[in-house]
Amino acid sequence: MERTVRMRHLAILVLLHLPVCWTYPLDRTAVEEDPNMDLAQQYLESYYNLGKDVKRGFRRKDSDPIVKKIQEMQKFLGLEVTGKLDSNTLEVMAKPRCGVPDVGQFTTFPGAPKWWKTHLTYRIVNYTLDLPRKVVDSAIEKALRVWEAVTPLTFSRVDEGEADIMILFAVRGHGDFYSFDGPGKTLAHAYPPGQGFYGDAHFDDDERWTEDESGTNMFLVAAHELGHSLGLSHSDNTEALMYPVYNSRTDLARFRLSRDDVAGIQSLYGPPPSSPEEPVVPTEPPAAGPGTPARCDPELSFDAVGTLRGETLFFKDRYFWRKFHWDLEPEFHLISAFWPSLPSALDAAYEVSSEDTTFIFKGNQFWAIRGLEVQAGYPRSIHTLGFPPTIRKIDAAVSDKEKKKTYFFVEEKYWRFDEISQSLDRGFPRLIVDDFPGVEPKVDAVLQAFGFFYFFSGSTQIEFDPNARMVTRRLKSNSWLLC
Ligand code: TQI
Ligand code: CA
Ligand code: ZN
Ligand code: ZN
Repeated sequence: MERTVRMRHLAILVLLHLPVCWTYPLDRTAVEEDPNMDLAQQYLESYYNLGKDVKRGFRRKDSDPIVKKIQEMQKFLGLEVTGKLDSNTLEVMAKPRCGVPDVGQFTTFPGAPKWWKTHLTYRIVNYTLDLPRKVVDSAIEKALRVWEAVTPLTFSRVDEGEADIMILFAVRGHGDFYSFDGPGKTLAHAYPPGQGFYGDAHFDDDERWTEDESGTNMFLVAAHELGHSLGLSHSDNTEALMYPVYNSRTDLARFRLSRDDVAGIQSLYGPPPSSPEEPVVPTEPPAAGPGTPARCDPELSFDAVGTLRGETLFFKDRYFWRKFHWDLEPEFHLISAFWPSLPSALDAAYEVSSEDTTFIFKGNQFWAIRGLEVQAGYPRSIHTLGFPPTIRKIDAAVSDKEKKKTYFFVEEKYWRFDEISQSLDRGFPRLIVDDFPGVEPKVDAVLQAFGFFYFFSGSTQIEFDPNARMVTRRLKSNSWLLC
């Protein structure tokens, strides 16, 4: 015990004496060949993390990394920021100096919390509508691989239950103490390692998440947030992924962690077992007001209810609620904010999940949407589905995923559509009361969930068991909206 304490003191003493200052800074032979530029480049490489691979060539002056570095150095040393190798700057560069870089460093959170195991699980709880799920999945995977490559950590994905790192998209208030703030500003946040919500990463779905640099890049922000999830706080090294400025000029194709990020994460977890030596550097919802539907109004009814990529959408007038998790408060949006070409006051909505398509009906027209995209070739006439000309609108629709049949409700009748043959089944329309006893026409909306059909009619909702062919419960329509 005594011994280890003394050993540790020793280690601290050695560390304290490590920075070797006031050595002669540069190799003078290089200075003789190309006095100014080589001196500057060598100096900036040594003390300002100028990439060794940066070659001088044809570059726009304002984006030349050397010019930027010269500016950074001038600022740090209190010189006039000219970006040029003027005499004052050259004079400072030629002076003896401390061998420790002038640039900042990684930090960990207070108390340096870390995971005390090397295998971690993660779960993507929900998705943004900005990107196909596959793109989000691979952005997260790639972001985790960035950290996996330089540590002993490994990650595996789970689809249910509690994972070490729960990843979700949310807007505004979402159940923690850090509400998101609409488009811009805060993009995401993540908690340092620990139990419960610790380690989790939340992404602001009011940002426009993209695969490229045109919006907020999913991969880049995920890699940064997962750095927080693993225990890194911010670095003041401008090259670092953990530097708290969104770097839109980052060349994503050649993304590398900086040495500083690697040093930071390895200070917590060490290097990967295979490379013990040299670290590998692969390297705003609508404001409430008159005319805005109120979520918990006991009289609330819906125009249409449908699903989209695992979320449930409740449409009302120009608005919709978006529910993506059973115990999270639904989001409220303008329909036009998601799908500018869709009308308001819809009639019906249903999803064919095998086609990743949600169909939206109003009057004698319907639209097909995939995420945020309205598909080309729409709207189409409902008569192209086979409805007789006397039918002017659909009241409600629901698609049975297993049976691949879609039910269309019109007044007191219903039709059944075969998703495989893409045609209305023979023998229809039939009377709703005959096949759905207890369901009174006319219905506003229908939703299939948990094996039941939920028929919405005004402010009441009927739960119908299609196998037992009977009504099982009567509920308020807005019971889905946590009222
Ligand atoms: N979100 C902040 C972030 O993750 C949240 C935050 C602020 C934070 N201070 C913190 C988290 C201190 C941990 C410790 O940094 S953010 C970037 C950046 C953000 C910023 O939306 O500002 C990225 C999210 F700055 F690097 F661009 C992701 Cl990549
Ligand atoms: Ca935001
Ligand atoms: Zn949060
Ligand atoms: Zn951050």
